[in-house]
Amino acid sequence: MTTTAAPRAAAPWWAGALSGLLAAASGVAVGTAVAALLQGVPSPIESVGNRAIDYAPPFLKEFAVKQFGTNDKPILIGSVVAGLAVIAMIAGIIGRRRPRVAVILVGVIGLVAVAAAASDRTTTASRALTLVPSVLTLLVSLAALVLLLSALVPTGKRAAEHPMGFQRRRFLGVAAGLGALVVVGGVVGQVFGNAAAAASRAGIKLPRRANPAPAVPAGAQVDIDGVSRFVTPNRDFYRVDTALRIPDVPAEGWNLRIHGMVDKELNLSFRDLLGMPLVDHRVTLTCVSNEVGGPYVGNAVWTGVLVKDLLAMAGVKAGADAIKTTSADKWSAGTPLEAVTDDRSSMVAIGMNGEPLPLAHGFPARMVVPGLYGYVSATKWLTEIEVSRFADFKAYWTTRDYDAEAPIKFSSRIDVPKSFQTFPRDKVRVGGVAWAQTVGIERVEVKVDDGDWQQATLATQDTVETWRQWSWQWDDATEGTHKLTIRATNKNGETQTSDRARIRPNGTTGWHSVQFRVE
Ligand SMILES: Nc1nc2c(c(=O)[nH]1)N[C@H]1C(S)=C(S)[C@@H](COP(=O)(O)O)O[C@H]1N2
Ligand SMILES: [Mo]
Repeated sequence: MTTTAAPRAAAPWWAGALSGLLAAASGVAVGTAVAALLQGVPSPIESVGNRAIDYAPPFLKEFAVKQFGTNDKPILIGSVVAGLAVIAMIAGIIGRRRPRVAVILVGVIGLVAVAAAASDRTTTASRALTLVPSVLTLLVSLAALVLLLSALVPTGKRAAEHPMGFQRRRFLGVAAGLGALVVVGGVVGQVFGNAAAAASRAGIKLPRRANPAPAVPAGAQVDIDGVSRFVTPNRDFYRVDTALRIPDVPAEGWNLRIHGMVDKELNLSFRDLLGMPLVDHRVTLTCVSNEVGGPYVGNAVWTGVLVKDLLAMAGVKAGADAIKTTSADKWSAGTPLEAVTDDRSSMVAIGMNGEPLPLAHGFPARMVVPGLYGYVSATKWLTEIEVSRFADFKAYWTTRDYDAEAPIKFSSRIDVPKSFQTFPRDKVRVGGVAWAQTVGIERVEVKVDDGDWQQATLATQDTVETWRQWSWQWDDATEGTHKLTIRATNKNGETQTSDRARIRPNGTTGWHSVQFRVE
């Protein structure tokens, strides 16, 4: 029955592994390039990562933020890519003897990507368009695999011509061609991702404000090297969100829908917002994931339209107690109605430190609500405000074991000394920041080792919506290694507790301390 006389030797394992890897990489490269060209469509790798983020149990998210900080995204993408590479190589190695099994394996991975795209909440394009990259990934991977395997394991007429099986020259030729495809796809993906939003942002200038932000009061900034800038520059401002790729939302075509328990639904364009009374306010944002002493707090001048002005236009119906805000990538937050209608400067912001919002911070528009953690208020890439009742909805993090209401816990941080910084004995000057948004900081105290609490010098207060800096000088410093501890008291007379609370369900507590040396 057999047509070949000699038994065929299997191709070397490296050729099998390379086949699997190149097949997957070709598919991913084509999918990524096409996704970059289709505005608002996530790439297949991003879709898989997005689903992983949404399914991840809260403890894993805490672990990732703690271990990797803002590198959690590249690490997630890296894990997806590494996992894919390993499976693809195994498929290729198996494929040297059992090509059909390899094709099925690669097909299944491709289908996982298609399923992830089919349910990816972050897309801002139509579902059909969102499926295009992953379907292409599936088809291209399979085609590339079949092509490569046919050089590894000749069948039919070729089998007779290549009794030894592996066609090295043909294989290397196909591999080189696919390698080039991967490079081109990668470059296109890099160059065209988020191009629409970037171009849109470049064309926008914030209009003049009737009431521009007053200057930062003299003395708000402590003059010690290493203490935070009072106003955090945009490039240094912390970034926390679930977006693996920043949503690509050009201002043209953007629409803010205000609906739910309102008398009149509103649909506002970016131009409509620009035409409304714009205000400037400095507000210090804080993330619930900030560990004691951590970096997820930043202070900026925000420019925007007050939420209460927008709600007054729409007319809020009796019985409402919350707004649910939703982003272009279908993330959501629930905020007490009171927090956006009382006298604090809650706004739909379109500017940050005098520029249109940076893409990573929510271009073209986001929520800013003084006094509440970001996860219950600070929706970036904002598209919807629904007036509602807390009893009637859940938001992204409240379906994941976080509290529905989460005012920022007042806290304080030592910026100087950094861990194990060394000072000369006659120059031990330390400082940092403390925040109690909407209430204000009354007092900051420090202690060295187990000594008495001593009053730090408070810098000038800007507003109660911003953080406040502090400094302290140790006049009779002694040589050796010491520990500096800090605690703040707010204007309600409450002092920070030393009890350590975890991030979940509503933010950390505890005192920040740092070791340092005096010589
Ligand atoms: N669309 C969207 N908006 C979001 C988030 C998100 O994951 N997606 N994260 C929130 C959280 S948890 C915080 S702390 C703030 C952080 O804002 P920043 O990145 O501008 O500092 O954004 C909020 N807005
Ligand atoms: Mo956050």
